[in-house]
Amino acid sequence: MRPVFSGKVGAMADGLLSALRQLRSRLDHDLFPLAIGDVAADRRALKELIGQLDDYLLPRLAAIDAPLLAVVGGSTGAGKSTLVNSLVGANVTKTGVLRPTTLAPTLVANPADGPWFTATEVLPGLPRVTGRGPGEPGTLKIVQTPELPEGLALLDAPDIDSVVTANRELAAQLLAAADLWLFVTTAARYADEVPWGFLRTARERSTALGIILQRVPAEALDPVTKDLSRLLRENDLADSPLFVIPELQLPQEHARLPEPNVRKIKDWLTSLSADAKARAEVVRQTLSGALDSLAVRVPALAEAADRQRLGVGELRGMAERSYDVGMSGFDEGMRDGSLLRGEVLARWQDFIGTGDLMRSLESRIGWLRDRLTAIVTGRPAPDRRLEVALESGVESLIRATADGSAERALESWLATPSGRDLLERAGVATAGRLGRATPELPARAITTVREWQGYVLDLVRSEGADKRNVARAASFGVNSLGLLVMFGVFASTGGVTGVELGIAGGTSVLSQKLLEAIFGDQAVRNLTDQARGDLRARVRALLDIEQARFTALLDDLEVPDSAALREAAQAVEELKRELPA
Ligand SMILES: Nc1nc2c(ncn2[C@@H]2O[C@H](COP(=O)(O)OP(=O)(O)OP(=O)(O)O)[C@@H](O)[C@H]2O)c(=O)[nH]1
Ligand SMILES: [Mg+2]
Repeated sequence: MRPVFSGKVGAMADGLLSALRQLRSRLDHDLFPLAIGDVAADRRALKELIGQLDDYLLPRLAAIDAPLLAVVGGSTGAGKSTLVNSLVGANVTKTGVLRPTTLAPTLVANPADGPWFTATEVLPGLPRVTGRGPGEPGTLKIVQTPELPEGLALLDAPDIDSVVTANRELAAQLLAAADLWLFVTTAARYADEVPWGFLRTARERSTALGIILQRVPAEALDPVTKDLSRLLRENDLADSPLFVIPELQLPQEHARLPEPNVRKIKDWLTSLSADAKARAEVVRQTLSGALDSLAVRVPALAEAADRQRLGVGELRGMAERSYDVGMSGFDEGMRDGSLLRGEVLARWQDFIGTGDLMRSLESRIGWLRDRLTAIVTGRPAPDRRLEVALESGVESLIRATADGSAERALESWLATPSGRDLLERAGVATAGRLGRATPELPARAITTVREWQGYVLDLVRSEGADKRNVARAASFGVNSLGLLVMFGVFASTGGVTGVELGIAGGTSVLSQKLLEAIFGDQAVRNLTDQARGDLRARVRALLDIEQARFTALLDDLEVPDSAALREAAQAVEELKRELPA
């Protein structure tokens, strides 16, 4: 077979080919994982683009002098298979009265061109079958016959407007793989909308096109031909050759059209395939049309990718804000004194006794200090129950914070289409669980509080080791001092005391005064700040684990790199001039 282009031209397109491969590699993942905007349309556009790269642009550029592929497309029953058999002069593909008849495409080629099509560069997704009988759906049947001239292969496709979805999609895929479309329609169907949708796509992509109007009753030949010509003009397709075949009485079911009726089409095809220049013209037209279309289609996908990126960021922000709000709530719960009520307060009063001390609060600090020191000296360690009450108060604050944050995050996601879709795909069971803290949280909260208590005791120990404090600290005991610091954490911030906050019994003021009596007020402020900061950090770390259940769903998504997509399209655009003019 004579090459369409010289070997030199083939080599020149190498840069373009590798730019296209680069673009193709950018499209390999699920680029549109979130339900944002018309994501179904975005996914379809992506699939079409991938299809055209794989099925046409890449193989065609890799072997620019391969034979022409003409795909015969149109509505079911239009006579596509009949036309292919008639052009070949042999029954190579099945025709029939059942609609639709053709389910698996059949490709007919001259044996000299056969290897090009039996290899899987063209339409790599379709396994090849040969031999008699119709091909199985999902395969590409290849028939080699010397009846067809070298340089051109005919592909009999399923119907474009099939009731069978797989048929429809396959027809579109096959048309995107073609150098040339042979569009078959009939007097009854030529004005249908679906074929015109395809024809407009062909025009937009400058795909080489021939139109065959079949089964036109004698009396309608003139008006129908005129009307179709008008439609072609209106759709900017007047340049495409139009072949008209009148309605013929076929002698039997699988009969072919008489040779004189298809001679013009045959001659036209032969002229395209026999003449290297004409063939090159067809390839160049369709190839550059497809390449030009990338300049619009890829940026549109890049925009859709940007919408995805924004959407992922928004969902992430919602989850993070939900847990930030939770953390603020925890801060508020630490300082509003609510932890020092009920059981904690009762145990505290058991421990310290209130009457005398409360009355003493009004008195001079110096006096108070002596008095307090006297009171606390030799006092037994606080009841373990006080510690337990405080622990469980902090634990339940942590649990409530984690539950509330989870509920907020889940609700905010469910309120957006993309969040709802993501949760649905993650499984309803998961979504239900996401609305509460993790099952491990209560145990983690207990550990966290214990570790924090350990930290506070260490703080108190090192402060107590200071020689100015050592005697008083020792007399009071590390555990009691630790409890006082914890009380300080839960009841005083920025100079607002428990009394001012109306905390029952002035609990915190008392703890504060006791501590100050032992360590001095500056040291007490430092101790309290450190203890509070440490608890916050530990709780934040717990919430981070909780929050990660949401953000992990986003981390699993591959957010497309739209800049890389645009660059890849730009590179193709710049290298397009490598194509021979
Ligand atoms: N009388 C007459 N019958 C025709 C003509 N062309 C096709 N037929 C018949 O119409 C029926 C459908 O033709 P096919 O060639 O199978 O149609 P198709 O476009 O391949 O249909 P699908 O494979 O279903 O998409 C067959 O029974 C053919 O014999 C024609 O010009 N005249
Ligand atoms: Mg058919």
